[in-house]
Amino acid sequence: DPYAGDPPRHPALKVNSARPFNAEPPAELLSETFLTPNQLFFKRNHLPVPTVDPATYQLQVQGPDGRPLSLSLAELRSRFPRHEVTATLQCAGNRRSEMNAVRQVKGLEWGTAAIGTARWAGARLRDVLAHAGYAPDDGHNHVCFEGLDRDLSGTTYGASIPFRKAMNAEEDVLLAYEMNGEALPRDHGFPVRVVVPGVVGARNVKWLGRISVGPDESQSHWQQNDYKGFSPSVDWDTVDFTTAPAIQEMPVQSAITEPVPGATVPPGDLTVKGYAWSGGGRGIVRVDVSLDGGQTWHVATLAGEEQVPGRVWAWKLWQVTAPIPPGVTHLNILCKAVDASYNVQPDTVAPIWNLRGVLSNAWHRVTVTVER
Ligand code: MTE
Ligand code: MO
Repeated sequence: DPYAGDPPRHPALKVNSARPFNAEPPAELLSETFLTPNQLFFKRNHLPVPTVDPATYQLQVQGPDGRPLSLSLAELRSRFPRHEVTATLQCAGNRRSEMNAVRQVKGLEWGTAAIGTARWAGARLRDVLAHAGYAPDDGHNHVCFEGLDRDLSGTTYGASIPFRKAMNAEEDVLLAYEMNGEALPRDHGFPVRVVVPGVVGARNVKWLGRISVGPDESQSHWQQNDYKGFSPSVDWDTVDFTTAPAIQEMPVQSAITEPVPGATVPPGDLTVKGYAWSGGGRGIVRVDVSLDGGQTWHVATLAGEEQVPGRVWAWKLWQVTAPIPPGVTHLNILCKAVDASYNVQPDTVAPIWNLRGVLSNAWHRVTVTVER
C-alpha cells in the first residue's frame, strides 16, 4: 500500500478521497478563526505523502550555468532572511459540487471549504534564486517546481509560475518551512513547500524537491492538461488543453459558512457569516448579502488583517445581522463579493460551467427554514 506511510488526520475532516487523501473541514468552522488551524486546513494530495528526513533533505536548485545548487533545511533556514506572509490558499476545484449539480464534471466533490488561511514563514524564493545566480532582469520565462511525491512510475508532482513573479519582492513568493508557527505538517508539504500568494493552490508545490528556471512552463500533467478553464460547450471529446492558459491568479470568491444549508433558524434577527477572497493581491472591498433571493441586500462587516493594497493575500471573514421578514417560512440567502478591481462574482453557475469543474465562483446560495 503506497499510502501506508500517510500521517494521521483530524476526525472532523470531511473526506472526499482517502487514497490519495483529499479532505475539507465543515465550512462553518472556517469562519471561527481568521487563521485556519493546521489540522482543519483542507488537504489536497494527488499522490502518497512522501516521508522526508529533515536531516538529509536537500533542495536542488538548477543554476543559470546548469550546475545544481543544493541546500539543506538548516541552510535554507540560516542563510536567507526569514520572511512571513499571511496568505489564503484555495484549490481550483473549491465549490466544484455546485458545478456538478448543473452538469456532471470530472473531479473531486469539493464543497465550499477547499480554502484556508495561514501565516506562512520561510525564505523568499527570490533570495534563493539570487543566491543560485539569477537576476530579476535575466529575461527567463518560468520557474518550475518538482515535488518529492511520486506515482508508481516515478512521475513527480510539478507546476510552474512566471519568473517575473518569482523575482518580484512585492509578490512575497516563499519557500515555506512553517505554517501558523509550527513546522510545516506532513500533509502540507514537510519540510518545504512553495507558497505563491494570490495564485491557485496547484502551483503551491508541497514537499519541494527541485527548482529549475527556463523558457517553458512545467511540462507536468497538472500544468499542461489540468487546471485550465474552458467554455461550457467544450466537452471531453472536443477539449484541447493547448488552447487555454494554466490557471494562476484566481477570480473573486465568497461563500456563506453560517447558517449551514437546510438549517432551521429562529425568527427575529439572523446572523450570516462567511469568507471572501480574490487572487492577485486584489483585496475584498465589499460583500453583499441577501435574505430574499437577491431582491434586497445588506452590506456585511469585513474582518481580517490589514495588508498593503495590491498585496492583500489573505481572505476577509465577514458577517451581517439582519431582520427576517415576519411571516416568511424559508429564506434564500445569497452572498457576493467585490474585489479591489471591482470584479464581481457571476450570479449563476451554468454560464461558467466547465468540464473540469474549476473556478466555481457564482453567488453562493443557502436555503434555510424559519421556525414558526
Ligand atoms: N504539491 C505536491 N507536491 N503534490 C500535490 O498533490 N497538490 C496541489 C498543491 N501542491 C499538490 C501540491 C494542489 S491541487 C493544492 S489545492 C494544494 O497543494 C493544496 O495544499 P494543501 O494540501 O496544503 O491545502
Ligand atoms: Mo487544487
